[in-house]
Amino acid sequence: MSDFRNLGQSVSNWGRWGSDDEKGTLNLITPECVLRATSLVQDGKVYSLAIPFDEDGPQDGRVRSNPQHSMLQTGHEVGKYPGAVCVADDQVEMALQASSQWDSLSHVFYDGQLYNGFDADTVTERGAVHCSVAALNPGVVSHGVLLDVARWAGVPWLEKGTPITPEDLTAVAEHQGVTIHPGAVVLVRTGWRARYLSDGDSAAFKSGEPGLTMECATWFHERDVAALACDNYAVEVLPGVVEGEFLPFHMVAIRDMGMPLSEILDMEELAEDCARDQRYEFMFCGAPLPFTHGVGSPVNPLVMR
Ligand code: UVW
Repeated sequence: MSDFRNLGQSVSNWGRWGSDDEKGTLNLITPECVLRATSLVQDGKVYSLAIPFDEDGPQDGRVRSNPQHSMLQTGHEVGKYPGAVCVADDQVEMALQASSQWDSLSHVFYDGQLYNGFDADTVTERGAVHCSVAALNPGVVSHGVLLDVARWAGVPWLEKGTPITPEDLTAVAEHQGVTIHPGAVVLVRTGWRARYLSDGDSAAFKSGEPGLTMECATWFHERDVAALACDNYAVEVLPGVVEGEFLPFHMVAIRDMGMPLSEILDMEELAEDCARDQRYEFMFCGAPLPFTHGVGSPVNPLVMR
């Protein structure tokens, strides 16, 4: 299939949750999903999937800047507060999608329309009126599943440009013995974070990646997946495998399905533990920061198992 528009139509969720819906596939997360998630917490172990938020992040500054931290007051200012009180305060300047992040449903669009048919002109210099990241609140809390594609392939990481197909996803799920239940948050590990950790080369991290082909959208749609998270920076294979089309999976997943994407996660410790006891399901909590009109948000996703 060469045109993502045809694929997008076949997996479209427009109107499924009403003409004013801005949450997309997060509507699939029911109270039962949350209760199922809690039942998967068995060891009481908690994992953070966020990478460090600092100036050494993966961005090159051409569009997005890495987090720049500075102090507003260090607490050592003499005589600023009465008595013995010392107060330290700080701030961060960063692109909201520079680090571990959520893409909201206004992050990408085509043919003048966002998810659910909202007019793309409502995304302006002032941000998104519809489908902003704040609309995803209270966020993504559900049962999660790790699909460790790199481990299944028997490599520390898949090489840049390696496509992950729907058949691969099925094979990984079968190999791990997991079923994807409706409302799941699916975590796909390509090993791209492990590749970065092997040499700390941010330019290499952002110069292409292993990732999903656009046809994987159908796989997620058929299983009613609520959200997708990856350890690479754009979820999908780059360079793309369809000539002349940039980010076709994004277009279909976000604009047509209404499925939020989370990127630049560190799944290394979680993946080790899942492989150790062969339990790939857990509770996932990934609350975006509710920036009014924001099109993306930093996130510190937590997994409990
Ligand atoms: C783009 O690269 C446009 O977005 P993302 O951060 O979702 O990969």
